[in-house]
Amino acid sequence: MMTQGRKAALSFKKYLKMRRKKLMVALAGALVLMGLQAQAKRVDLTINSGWFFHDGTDCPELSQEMTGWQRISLPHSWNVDDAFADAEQYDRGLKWYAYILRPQPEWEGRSVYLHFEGANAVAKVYVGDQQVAEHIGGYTAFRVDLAPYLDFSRPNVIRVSVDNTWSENVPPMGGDYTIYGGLYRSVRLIVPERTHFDLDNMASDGVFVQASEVSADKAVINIKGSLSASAGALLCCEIVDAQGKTVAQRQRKLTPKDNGPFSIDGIVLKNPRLWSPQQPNLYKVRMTLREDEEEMDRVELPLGLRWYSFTSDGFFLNGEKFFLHGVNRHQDYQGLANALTDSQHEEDFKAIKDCGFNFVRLAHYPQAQKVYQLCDQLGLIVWSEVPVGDGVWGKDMNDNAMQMQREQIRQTTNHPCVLIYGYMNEVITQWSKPQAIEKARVLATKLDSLTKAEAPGRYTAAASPSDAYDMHGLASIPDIIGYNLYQGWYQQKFEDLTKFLLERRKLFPNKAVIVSETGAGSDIAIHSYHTRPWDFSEEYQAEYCRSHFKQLTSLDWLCGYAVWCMFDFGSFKRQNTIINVNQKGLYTFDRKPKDAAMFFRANLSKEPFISIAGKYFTHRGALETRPGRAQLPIVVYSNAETVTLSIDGQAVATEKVVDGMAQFSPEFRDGLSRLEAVGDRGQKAVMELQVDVIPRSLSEWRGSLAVNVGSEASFTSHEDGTLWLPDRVYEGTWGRIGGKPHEEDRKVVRIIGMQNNVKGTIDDELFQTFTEGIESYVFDVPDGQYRVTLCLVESNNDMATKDLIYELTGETEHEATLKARSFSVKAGGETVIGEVNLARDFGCLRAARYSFVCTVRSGLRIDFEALKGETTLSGIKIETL
Ligand code: GCB
Repeated sequence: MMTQGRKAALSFKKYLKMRRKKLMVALAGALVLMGLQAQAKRVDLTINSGWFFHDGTDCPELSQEMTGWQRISLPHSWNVDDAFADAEQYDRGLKWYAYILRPQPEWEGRSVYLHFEGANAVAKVYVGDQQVAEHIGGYTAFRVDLAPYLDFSRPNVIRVSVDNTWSENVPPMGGDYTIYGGLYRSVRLIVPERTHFDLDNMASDGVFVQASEVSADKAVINIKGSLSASAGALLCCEIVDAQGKTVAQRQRKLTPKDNGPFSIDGIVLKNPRLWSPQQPNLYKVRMTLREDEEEMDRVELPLGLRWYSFTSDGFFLNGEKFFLHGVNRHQDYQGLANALTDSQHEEDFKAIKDCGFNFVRLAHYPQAQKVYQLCDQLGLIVWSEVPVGDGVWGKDMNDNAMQMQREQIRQTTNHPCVLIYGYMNEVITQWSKPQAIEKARVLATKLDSLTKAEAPGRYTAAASPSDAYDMHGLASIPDIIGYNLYQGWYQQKFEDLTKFLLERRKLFPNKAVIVSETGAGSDIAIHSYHTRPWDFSEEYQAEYCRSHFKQLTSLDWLCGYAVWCMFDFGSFKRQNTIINVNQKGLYTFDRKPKDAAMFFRANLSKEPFISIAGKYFTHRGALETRPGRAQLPIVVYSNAETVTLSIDGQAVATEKVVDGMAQFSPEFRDGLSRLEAVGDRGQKAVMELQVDVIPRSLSEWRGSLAVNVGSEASFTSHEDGTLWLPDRVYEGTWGRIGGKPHEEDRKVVRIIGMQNNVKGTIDDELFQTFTEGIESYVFDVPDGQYRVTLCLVESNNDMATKDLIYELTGETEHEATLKARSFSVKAGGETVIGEVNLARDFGCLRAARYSFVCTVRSGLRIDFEALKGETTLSGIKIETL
């Protein structure tokens, strides 16, 4: 805003000129809004405001009272909350959107398109009561010309039904991600002049740019498309460089036979500035149609000049070997479902670039247009795919999948970032039946030839769960075979990764290979110094990434890899430590970077970088290593050569950075310390760390101590921030006597705790790990009064909970109740709870807490005595009173 003082300093003439200019800008803005464009003739408005939503299947009238309707803005999804609730199902059904369109008189005789960037999954568009379009598939755009159905003399109600019900004909058939329903991307209103470029080609740009013969010396550019224009109109093509300078130009006067398809071939650019992740140089292709000197329509397309090949010896870009360091990205976000704004997409892709990645697999479906624009601009090579996975089902599924691929290609082919079109993720497994395999093979063959015909020059790919596609003859179909590999998570040990890949190499010596997925889950509330698969500690995930990264980057014939996944994402029914969320993100669902992200950044980014590991683990506990002091491992991620660590201003040590990590084992005193890590390129990170030093002897101890029983990891409570320390066997000080931490077999890995949602708590992590058969928990604390809290859960979900409630007459007890575990609890030899029957009293998989006060003489000892089945304990907390 301009101040009065400054205004006064301007000459009156200048002031008037400025006012006039401002007025013109305001007027032009108003004209655009009214659909009367002053310059660009095509109306192209994003109309995300002013929508109505009805949360039901039957569509009520849109009346003045708005009964049954709510005002909303796009992007919108109705699964923001329920897809993350403790529920059997999230809302998959048909809902309604409505918009009141007020046609402008000057639109008469022109097309009036609504352009939907994404409606998940099947949408039908109505003008009044008449259905005018249907679109199948939630991840590609569609466009509908409403003009023939509009009444130009009054407002028209446009209704859109959107349905995300599962259908055997609409991919995806399944998969590890939530199918959020909604009009979850932008809607645009497009009203072209009568003279215009094609708007009826599958919601594409209508004009397609292809660069053939690209080299450092020259590039040959060919353009094709379709247009509507009368004879005499002028078709112009300009190629403009990043500075806005026109570097090539062609124009042609149209004849009657030019109304329809056109092509402009052989535009030569000498010494082009090439596109690459390091230097994402872009040109712009500006296509215009003019009549009598007046511009009637304009389309601007990105142009990135590069040449590349995926081979059995790796990936080559612009004549040089180039290793793809990548991530996968799902498009949802905590609290928004899949309804992200363009600026949220932008934040995501900047984060990907900042980590140093040069490659993104858009899993498992085409994403917003903005995403492809960002990848062009930031220099991220893209693998984009259609959502075919988990089998081939209904008879129309193949046609729908083919149409999705056609639409994806036409809508994204102008983006230089896209080098790979994928068409299948884990469509079969190692255990699929012959019929399923045959169906997948037929569809893969069709999709592969369709992709090659639609996108010549691009490469085709499909992602296999481990070696399933090799076993069943699918691996040979696409140009690139992608393997989804989880050695150290779903599959054996980290080191088996190289073994697996070398076997593939032997089997398919001529195949281009990408590791399309590799990843491990984590939870920023869980930390461990004794990591193991599936403990969900940030430390295990980081170790996994370190090992896989080292192995993958040492295979020089590999084209690259894509980490699974950049961000945690919604996956309904997944029951890990965060319910309904897949936790293999390098960032949390609300975009907090985890240690694993820091690992990649330290190894890949060229910008000076440093970060102290365990950003969110700012309260730690440790047993005393010498009086009043405890030693704790500290890891610093950095791309420095060496890092110096100081605590409270005192330098502790300088360590070499190996694999992006410097490791320290300093001693801490009890209380708050300030850590400072400084790298030799000036990088600096600080952290305030609260350390609880737990004395070897508790004989004079006062305070509170909480133990995450059955786990070797620390857990920080979401409810109240309590630090739950790792469990230990009693050898003096404190610990458990008897029992074994619960473990489960997951195919080839044995995991700690159970993978089940625990109802009635947000601290699932605490309850999911437990020790069964426990006899006692002992703390060698001084005499006095203590409050003890026990955290318990019935982990056996086999019993029907509602049958376990006592019949109210009290005369009979259901048979299942008789089988449920029960035990008593004693403190200092005195009974505190005569009978704990978790199934009966709380229900299965439901958090239960008991809290009581006891007077301690000669140590605090809680005994658990089985009455039926085994005793169990998930957490114990003591507080001195
Ligand atoms: C896969 C799938 C992906 C899953 C991932 C996982 O192989 O392709 O959709 O989310 O594994 O986390 O299990």
